[in-house]
Amino acid sequence: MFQIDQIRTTFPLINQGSQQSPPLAYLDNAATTQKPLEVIQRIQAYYENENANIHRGIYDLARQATDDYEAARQKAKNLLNAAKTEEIIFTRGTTESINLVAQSFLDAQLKAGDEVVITAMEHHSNLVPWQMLCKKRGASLKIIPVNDAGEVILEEYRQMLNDKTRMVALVHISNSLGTINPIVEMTQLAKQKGIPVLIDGAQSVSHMEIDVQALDCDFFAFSGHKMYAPTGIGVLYGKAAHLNAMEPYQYGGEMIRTVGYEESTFNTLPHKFEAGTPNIAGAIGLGAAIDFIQKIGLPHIHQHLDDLLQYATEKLGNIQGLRLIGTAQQKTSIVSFLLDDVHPHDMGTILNESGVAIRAGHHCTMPLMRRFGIPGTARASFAVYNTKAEIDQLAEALKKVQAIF
Ligand code: 7TS
Repeated sequence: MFQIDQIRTTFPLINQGSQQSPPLAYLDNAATTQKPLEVIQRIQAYYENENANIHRGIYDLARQATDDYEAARQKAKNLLNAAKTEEIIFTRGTTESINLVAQSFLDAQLKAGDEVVITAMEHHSNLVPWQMLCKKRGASLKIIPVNDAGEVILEEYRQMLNDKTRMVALVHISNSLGTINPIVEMTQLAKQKGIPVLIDGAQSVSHMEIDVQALDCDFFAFSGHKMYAPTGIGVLYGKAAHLNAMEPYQYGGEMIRTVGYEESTFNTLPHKFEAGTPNIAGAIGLGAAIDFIQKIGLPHIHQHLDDLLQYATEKLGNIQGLRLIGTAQQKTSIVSFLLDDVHPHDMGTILNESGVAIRAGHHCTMPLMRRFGIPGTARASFAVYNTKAEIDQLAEALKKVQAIF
């Protein structure tokens, strides 16, 4: 059962914030979520009782730490329904996962005249790595346009795919608009032509069930910190056949098999892509966050976020002069908006005085903002602990903004 009061009490920051005056309405979850006690206490327990370096110790403590770390990998495998545990690579987050694919996978294949396809709503981290690679290799970056509602225009995408396309990289849920892209259909279209697909799941992995095998994507990237886990940990899922064929991303300890002064050979998956001492506590915290999400159940979480989105859309839609940016049919948990001609940053500052924490700006999607002819938006984004009362608080605070301007 989904019990919001109970969920809220397991987040210390949310719990404390609700006792402040005015109470904290934390609505910047697309940037990062708060952490539940399960995650915080798991990390503390690791450092108090289990801390050791992994994969090299022969004593009990090191074995324990290694087991904990590898158990987290297993949890990530289950979360994505990957076929093999070694297809889960721990990274610093979505950004590093995408850079890894750009540099270790695509760089080796991309030639002058080739094409890489992305949507117009990519976060900079799923745009700049491909842009830089295309520049380096004389390839071109093709942008799938979006309509005024913030939906990709599928017909344009279809026509864009050709025998020069070497990669398709798609955001699953837009962090600026909340649009849920039709990644099943989009992935199929690319796969029919044998084109590899990467999905940026930074905003989706905590909202809906992902099955990378059913989806048949080649790569899937996400960050821990947007799904109730700590910062500095994330995942790259990649099909084993690709990962095995790819060059390592970084070189050093752990990722080697043998080293000589002239030659070195590399470790098997997943270690080949995890050079150096990894973020052990972060991975273990991520494992605890996955347990937390699965205990509540992704369908329940999705339903709750959809309810909040619907409520917020109605509530904010009733405010005269408020313009929603991003009105896709398929949308979740994010509302971006402008109010009269108030600058989003001014809005954010005044909302802060009412205890409301939202994001204002371009949300690392500058080209998308340009597409809409705006400098940025104010953005409220929801997580499992948010309530309709917090949306009321946002709406009240917006009326104050209007009164001031
Ligand atoms: N992709 C999407 C869709 C994102 O929303 C973000 C972060 C990233 C990639 C990058 O993730 P990172 O963990 O590697 O930084 N989005 C946001 C945001 O909307 N506000 O702050 C960060």
